[in-house]
Amino acid sequence: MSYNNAYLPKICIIFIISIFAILGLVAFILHFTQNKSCNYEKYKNYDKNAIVVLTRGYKTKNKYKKLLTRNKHLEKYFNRNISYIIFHEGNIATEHQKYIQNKTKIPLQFINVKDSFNFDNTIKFDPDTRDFNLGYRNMCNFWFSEFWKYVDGYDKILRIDEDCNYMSDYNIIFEQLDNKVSIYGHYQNDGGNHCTKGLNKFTQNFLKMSGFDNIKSRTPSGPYTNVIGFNVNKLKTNDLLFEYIKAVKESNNIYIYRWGDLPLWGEALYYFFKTDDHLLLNTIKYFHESHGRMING
Ligand SMILES: Nc1nc2c(ncn2[C@@H]2O[C@H](COP(=O)(O)OP(=O)(O)OP(=O)(O)O)[C@@H](O)[C@H]2O)c(=O)[nH]1
Ligand SMILES: [Mg+2]
Repeated sequence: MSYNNAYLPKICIIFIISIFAILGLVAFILHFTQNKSCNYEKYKNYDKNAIVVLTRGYKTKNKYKKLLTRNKHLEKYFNRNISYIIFHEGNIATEHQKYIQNKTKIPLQFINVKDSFNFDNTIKFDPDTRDFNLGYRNMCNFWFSEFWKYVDGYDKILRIDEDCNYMSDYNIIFEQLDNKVSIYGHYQNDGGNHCTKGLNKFTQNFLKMSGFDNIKSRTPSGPYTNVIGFNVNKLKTNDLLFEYIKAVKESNNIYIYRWGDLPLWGEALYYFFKTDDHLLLNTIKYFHESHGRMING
């Protein structure tokens, strides 16, 4: 009996030390294996970056296939230093949000942007644009005039639409955006003539009213906006851009003439920035499903 009593405290101490040693070893192993599989340590970035999408809500879960596929494609280069944000109109039910989240290991943030979908129904659409519904016009308006307020805390964002499957390493874009206001994978020279009625005249008038002269005219064109990176902080320093956005918004022309976010961003980048402020990057590889089109593949 006396033998047991003498050794008990020592045995307890050795036992406790062993537990701590094992826990330490497990934590150490987890730390390194996780970093390797997620590949994010390499891209540790202290800016606040987000990958964003505006997407539709559906009545049934099986309609989210495109969004789930899009999300899956982002897993390979998952980076826990990036926020993955899903903007919706308040019509993705909580149960559906859980379903979407459960289909990916990427933590998602759902943000309701319904306030930006208020529409004055006295506005009459130009009959030449009748093929486009209100939702589409809301989307164009969102990606030009409205998204700013939802990304206020972020330095850089990368928009990847619901129907776009991104193939390459998107971490690189955030690095490259340090020196650019915008980066995109394709530039569309045909801005869609029936949906840009009066756009360039409007921009020219705006510039004249702002005191500029000898303004060159141009045929609407612009970056393929279904995947586009923005340096929000840099863009925010351009007062003229924000006066233009306000003028476009007040004109209601995104709704009336269905001016698209693509030609609008084309006008903005052309008139308010230098050519080398933005970049066409052919390492941006993705599949735009609804057009069946591979970009830089
Ligand atoms: N919440 C919401 N999102 C929309 C609506 N219309 C389009 N979107 C989203 O906006 C993005 C672009 O829409 P798309 O329909 O792909 O537009 P597009 O690429 O110009 O045209 P298509 O691909 O040919 O249809 C996608 O992420 C859509 O989910 C809408 O009415 N409401
Ligand atoms: Mg599309």
